[in-house]
Amino acid sequence: MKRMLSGIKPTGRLTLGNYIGAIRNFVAYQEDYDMYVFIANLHAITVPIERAELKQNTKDLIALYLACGLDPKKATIFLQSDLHEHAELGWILTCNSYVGELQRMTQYKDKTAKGETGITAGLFTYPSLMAADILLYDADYVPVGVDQKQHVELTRDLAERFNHRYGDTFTVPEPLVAKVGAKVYSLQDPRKKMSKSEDNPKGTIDLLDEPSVARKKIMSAVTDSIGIIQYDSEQQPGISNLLTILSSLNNEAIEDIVARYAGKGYGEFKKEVGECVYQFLTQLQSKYKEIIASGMVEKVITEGNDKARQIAHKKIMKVKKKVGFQLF
Ligand code: AQP
Repeated sequence: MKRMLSGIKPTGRLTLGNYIGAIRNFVAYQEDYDMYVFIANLHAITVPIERAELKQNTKDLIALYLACGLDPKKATIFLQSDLHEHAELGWILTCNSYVGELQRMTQYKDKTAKGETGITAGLFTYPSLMAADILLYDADYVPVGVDQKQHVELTRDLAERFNHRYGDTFTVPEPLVAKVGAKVYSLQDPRKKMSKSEDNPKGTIDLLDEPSVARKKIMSAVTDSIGIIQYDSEQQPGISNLLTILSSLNNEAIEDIVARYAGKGYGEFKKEVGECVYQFLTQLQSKYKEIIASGMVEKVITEGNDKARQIAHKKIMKVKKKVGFQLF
């Protein structure tokens, strides 16, 4: 079975974008791949975050992975900071990365272009850590959104560079772009991605939002004055975003939804999307509460860490030997 690996940063409360664009796919992939899913908390501190918030986000992320359908019997769920092998390999790969290639990575480039101050060195070097996350497990595939493809390209370059310099060590991974490339946008500014760290709560649906509040957010989503329900991300980004949300949650093709709404108004359409989100969150949160109450989170992470560590430890020992760190 081919191996796949992915993770999410606990930088905020998970959004419907994280579910539709990532977690939903992980749940499908666990059926066909040897799936490793981690909580990328080392990456979460590349930007400032309060300790209490980080801890809460991390616990919620694990519980939500499970509530969304990740099954610890099929997928190995682990916490990045519990495995020192990530930081060790991260450093070794940082020393094999060039400043120029890290400067081209989108997050750093965007922030410096905007003239942001207080950018940490961690934000600059995190793509090398991300490469370490992937290469430690010899992942064959990494599921990515279009925006993250460049990180896998860098990972491939680093794997090939290391293999060339030190001898065959790492599997060179392939990016896997989901067949249904669903990206979810802000409800208030539908040209901008819906993000955990978004400041305007009205633009974002958190998976732990009160369902009735989420429904209201859908009802007040920004649309347009064209008045036709159709998928046109250029002219009608708001309506297109709502179509993506409904289609993803209901597993109904966008064309079929568009056909159902021929000649109908935005109010009726929003009502259906709002109801669908309401039902989805109600069910998800009921599972989430059960999981939190069961104390399962700690057990899942302990067992997942143990399983992941067996692979990570073997790989880091091999790497250290190749680099010249192992003396006897
Ligand atoms: N709006 C979105 N639509 C589709 N997919 C999305 N993802 C995030 N937002 C959307 C996918 O979720 C995963 C999250 O990974 P991450 O937390 O490591 O990175 P991110 O993409 O930076 O996520 P956020 O929510 O936007 O976090 P912040 O605000 O901290 O930067 C990825 O697979 C991503 O594609």
